[in-house]
Amino acid sequence: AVTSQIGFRPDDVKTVVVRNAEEGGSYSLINDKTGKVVYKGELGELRYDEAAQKRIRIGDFSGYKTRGIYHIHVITEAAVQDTPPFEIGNDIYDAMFRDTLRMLYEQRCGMKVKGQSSAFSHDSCHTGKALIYGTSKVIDVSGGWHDAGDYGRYVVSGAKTVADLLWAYRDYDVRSDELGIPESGNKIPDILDEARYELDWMLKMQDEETGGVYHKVTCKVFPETVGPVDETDQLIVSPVSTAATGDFAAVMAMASEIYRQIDPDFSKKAKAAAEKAFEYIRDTKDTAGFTNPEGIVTGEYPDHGTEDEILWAAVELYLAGDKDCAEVIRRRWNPDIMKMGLGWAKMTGYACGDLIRGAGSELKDVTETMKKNLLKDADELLEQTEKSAYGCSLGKNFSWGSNMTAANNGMLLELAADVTGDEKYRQAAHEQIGYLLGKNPLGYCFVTGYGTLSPINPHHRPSQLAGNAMKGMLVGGPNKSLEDPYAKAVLEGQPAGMCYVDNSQSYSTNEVAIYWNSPLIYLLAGK
Ligand code: G3I
Ligand code: 9MR
Ligand code: ZN
Repeated sequence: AVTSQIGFRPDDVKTVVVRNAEEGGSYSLINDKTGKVVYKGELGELRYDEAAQKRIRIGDFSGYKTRGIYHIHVITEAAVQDTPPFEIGNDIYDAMFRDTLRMLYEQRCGMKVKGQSSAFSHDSCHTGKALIYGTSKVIDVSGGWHDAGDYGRYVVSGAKTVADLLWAYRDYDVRSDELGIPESGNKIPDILDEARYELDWMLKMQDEETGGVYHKVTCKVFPETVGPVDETDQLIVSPVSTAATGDFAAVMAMASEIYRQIDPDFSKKAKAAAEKAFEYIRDTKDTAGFTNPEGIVTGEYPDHGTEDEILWAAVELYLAGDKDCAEVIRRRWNPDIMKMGLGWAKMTGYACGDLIRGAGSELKDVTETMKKNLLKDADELLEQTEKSAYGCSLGKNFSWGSNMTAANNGMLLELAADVTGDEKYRQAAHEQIGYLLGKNPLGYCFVTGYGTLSPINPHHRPSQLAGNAMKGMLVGGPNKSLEDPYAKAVLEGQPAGMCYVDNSQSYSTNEVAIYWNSPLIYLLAGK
């Protein structure tokens, strides 16, 4: 039997999913400390879960609201099952919110980092000048966050992460200045300090002359399993891409608004950088996406079509006061083909979400179709969530980083709830948190260091070297395409939703990434 391993707030919908219960039966909610049964319920109808290809029953104990630590005990004809313990309380997500945000701090590059334990502390890394690919020119691009289990720094994935933090700051009351990062106590909310660390790096990734933005900085190939300071090969800046330039323009424009009062100088600088980047792509026909140049074998973030990045940039600049961007918005928005996405490849959700909520009447015709498309996609996610026994919105879409997609879907559902005021979307969004934190066919709480069964061997070089997982990281999750040798060897023939393995060699299911944490940070911020 599985349920969220973190738990529920008192008024949340609370469910448990039980396998091997063909005949049905009842279950008990047990106080973990006293061993007393505090609630008894009957399991619901027999259902089939497509993702795991299993028959299950659901127990709904939403009516029980008393704070405490509990587990669920079920006796069925086939087995005696106990869920891991979980809490009912108001602050159940606080620690995880802090640690998932602090993960970004621990991924910082180019400065001394004091980790959660000494194994995750490191001296300043990747500080050498980087060579611009195909030239003999070197530039300083130090700073920013290590992307994931590797130490590459990529503009598109960084921009998605920053966007999620800025949304969390703006949409929810995220004002803590005591999360335990070096800037804590400086009177600026830590979430903005953390975003700023990446934004300052991104500014260095812009080509001063053209305004175009380099796609990434990495070494030639992925490093061996070494610590950040020990990756000492020549750093190489890959060519400018439309995707990176569009994403850059969008988040810099957002930042110029959000930091306007907090840091007026930075705000102005960000706005100017955004405008310059936007000029570079405003009328470009180069929307095919990035491919790795000859000899570079690090993350590609290829994208297929960058109209959405340009649209997003136009929207954020429009909202930051550049009214002439309206024309570009009309030109790049295509309601017939654009689906909502929240990165790293499809940024349409950010563009539409922000324009729908922020535009005046001038663009009413555009925001009407954006709203229509948003609700169409949200309804599809809602339907998939309701169809899934585990409340998972993914349907058949278990690709690399599916846990990010589940969290992104949660964000889109929250957005739909905001736009319509309809609580059914919010409930479906909430289900995505439950799915990620344990109510899934694998029974994993996919955040390291949390829950009873959580990943202990992520593909994350510092964790691999430490011999234990850094706390507070969301792993990639099930990926039916089996895209690494280890996954191929052990997951062949598994149903899509089960294609996950907690082994550090399985980078296609068990890596971690800044932009997988960030949509979860957003969802937790809202709770
Ligand atoms: O888009 C297709 C979809 O149409 C199809 O149905 C599905 C089938 O599974 O595959 C989808 O494509 C996948 C694509 O991601 C988009 O989800 C590809 O199979 C998959 O290979 C690709 O994986 C990307 C991976 O890099 C390899 O390029 C991940 O999204 C991306 O998150 C990951 O990013 C890496 C960086 O390159 C390097 N740093 C670590 C980071 C995380 O693993
Ligand atoms: O560590 C790399 C990880 O960040 C990438 O997501 C992944 C896929 O591109 O590649 C990892 O590096 C592996 C490389 O692709 C193949 N040789 C083994 C490397 C580490 O396991
Ligand atoms: Zn580094």
